[in-house]
Amino acid sequence: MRPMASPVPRLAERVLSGDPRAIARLISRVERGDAGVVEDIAQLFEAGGGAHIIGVTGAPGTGKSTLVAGIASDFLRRGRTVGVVAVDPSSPYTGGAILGDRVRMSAVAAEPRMFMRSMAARGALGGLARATADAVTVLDAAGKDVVLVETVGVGQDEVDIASAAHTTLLVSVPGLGDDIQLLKAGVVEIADVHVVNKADRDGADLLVGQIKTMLNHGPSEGLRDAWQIPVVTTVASREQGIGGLVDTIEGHHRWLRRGGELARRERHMAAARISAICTGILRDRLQDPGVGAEFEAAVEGVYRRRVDPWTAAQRLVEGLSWRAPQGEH
Ligand SMILES: Nc1nc2c(ncn2[C@@H]2O[C@H](COP(=O)(O)OP(=O)(O)OP(=O)(O)O)[C@@H](O)[C@H]2O)c(=O)[nH]1
Ligand SMILES: [Mg+2]
Repeated sequence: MRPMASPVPRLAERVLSGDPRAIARLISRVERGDAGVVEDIAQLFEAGGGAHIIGVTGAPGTGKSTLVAGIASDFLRRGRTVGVVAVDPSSPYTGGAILGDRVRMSAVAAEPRMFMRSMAARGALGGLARATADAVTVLDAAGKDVVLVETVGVGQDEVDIASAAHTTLLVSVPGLGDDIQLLKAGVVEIADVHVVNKADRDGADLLVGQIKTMLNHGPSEGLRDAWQIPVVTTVASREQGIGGLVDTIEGHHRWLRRGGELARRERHMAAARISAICTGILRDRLQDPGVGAEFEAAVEGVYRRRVDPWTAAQRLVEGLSWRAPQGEH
């Protein structure tokens, strides 16, 4: 047998030096939920903390990928290094290009200061939110100045991304019909910047007006030093409004750093991440074959009303021992 030197530290070392192939390999391992990836993340996490993490969310098809491509190019022009993670099975980024009829990013494809990657939900260790956060840790540790995270905003996801980003952009488009729905659903509070994309379409001004009206009734109104949530219009497919949007994003980052807001937000990000991991560990552990029998016994007990569900759940949780997640094997 060949002696097995652990590949883990070496891969992490290469990520730290910014090696794009190492970054790609490690994100693949995160995505697959490979055993040992927890050690990689542990090693990389300490080295991170320098990146400005920007979440981009919104309904399907609103132009998030096109916008992200434009924002990334603009940051590159400003001399920044950029990482992109897209939770976007419909238009995967590969080698810097967005496939399909989507934007071609050949100009930045060969750009070594940029790393783009889309992630699939399947097989991700304990869910996509955790895999995405780990991919961000990889890009942050690799020294990217800016990390953009695209997620399709449906249901809980956009709230998740807001807890994982310093600056959250909420993208909406005129004439979608469900704009106001989206805004009403409590999603609006997560936006640090509203983007009305596809401003080449009818109804953009109307939508901007609606969002502004809604923001004026927001809780931050009248607070001194509060961030005034801007509404920025763009035509991402023609790269219009992107420079102004990036100025706004940088303005938000400056605002975060000026007061105590950055620390407050990073604490919130830490709390959300720990909670997500705890939830994932619990879910994984409950599916262990060993725990399965106990779980079935609890189900039987609750079904027969010999025990109440709270007591049964508490006993199960307290009976679980800590074990690092192992992924799929
Ligand atoms: N008219 C117009 N079309 C745009 C604009 N921005 C993007 N598009 C087009 O809208 C379509 C969807 O763009 P994407 O960037 O893939 O949108 P997305 O939000 O990433 O889509 P999903 O990831 O599938 O939710 C593409 O055909 C784009 O070319 C814009 O400003 N105006
Ligand atoms: Mg997309």
